Amino acid sequence: MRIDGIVLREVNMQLVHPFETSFGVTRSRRILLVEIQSEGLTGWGECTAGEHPTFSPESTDTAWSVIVQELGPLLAAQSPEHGGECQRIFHKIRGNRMAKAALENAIWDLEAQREGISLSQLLGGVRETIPCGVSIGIHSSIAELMATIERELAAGYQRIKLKCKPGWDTAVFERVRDRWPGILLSCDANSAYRLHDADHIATFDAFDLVMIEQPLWHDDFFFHAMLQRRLKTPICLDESIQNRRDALAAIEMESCKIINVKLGRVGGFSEAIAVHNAALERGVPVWCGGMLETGIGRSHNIALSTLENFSLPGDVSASARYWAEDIIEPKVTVSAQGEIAIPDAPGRGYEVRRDLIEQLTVRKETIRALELVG
Ligand code: OSB
Ligand code: MG
Repeated sequence: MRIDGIVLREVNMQLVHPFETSFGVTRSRRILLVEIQSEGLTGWGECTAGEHPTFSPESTDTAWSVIVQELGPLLAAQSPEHGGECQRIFHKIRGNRMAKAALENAIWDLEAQREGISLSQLLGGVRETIPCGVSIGIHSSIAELMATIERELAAGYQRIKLKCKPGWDTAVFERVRDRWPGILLSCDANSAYRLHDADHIATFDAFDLVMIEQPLWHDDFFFHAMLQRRLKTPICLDESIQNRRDALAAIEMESCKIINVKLGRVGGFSEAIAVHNAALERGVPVWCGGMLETGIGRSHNIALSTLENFSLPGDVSASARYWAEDIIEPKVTVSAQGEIAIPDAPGRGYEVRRDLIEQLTVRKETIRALELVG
């Protein structure tokens, strides 16, 4: 594909509800969108980097500069035919996986459109619907949290994940389990605990959680393996898994029994498929994580979730949980059974609302292929 242009935009969007994790509160998002124009088609990518380098070392601003200065020029000079070629093209640039994913995923989108098939089909997806869960942030009181959970269960979601941290864990799990003994319940610490908390974390076993996500350091395998030996509850790794080798190491060391796959965190569809396949071959289930995406990133997550081994409900939920107005049409909706139906139109299967995107754009840079190559 000839790359005719790459347009970067930063859109600012207010979340419907603030989202609090162990590393802070997010009220509004500064999101980098990538539009790649090629031979009359337009592919879209979304960078899942946060406003601050807290979840990962990348941020909206680091990704912007790496794409403008490094990745964009490399991509335009190569004219890839397949999304699967991007890893080779970006190979000499270390890290910056969320920046790479924004571009690579847009190329996969273009490729699906060119082939006239859905992104799910191009990826090798096997599901017509995907099971959905929700990630619920830390609330200012348990009563408010209970009201949120009640609303999400009524909406049909199949699994409730509670963000937790020291001081917002067992007392919360106890109240939730008392009220809803049978639901699929999990927690996500985003690295809020240390090994000296191991005895305390072992008490989580009493709440029959489906998993405990990333309790320890963001870059650790070894101590998670030590902790897993003391727990009945499966550990799920998120932050620690940046590529297929990490997945192999974590599985081999028994650092986790479940893996959360995020497109941005692993650098795009190619590596996400590689992580998925490595886990599938070893009998380890995966699920698709979320990063408070707009409909564009969400549509990529939906397509990824159709692969065979995405057998647990993901954090892929309805547009309306995040945005008063999403930038795609139709917006993502979840059925009363807690499922999203996979669109079968070519590419992502959702239209992009260009007018709305223009209104929300606070920064824009258009890079023409000629300037890039020359
Ligand atoms: O750890 O899964 C996480 C959001 C920002 C950073 C990290 C995480 C999350 C979520 C949000 O849990 C999931 C969603 O998009 O609904
Ligand atoms: Mg997580």
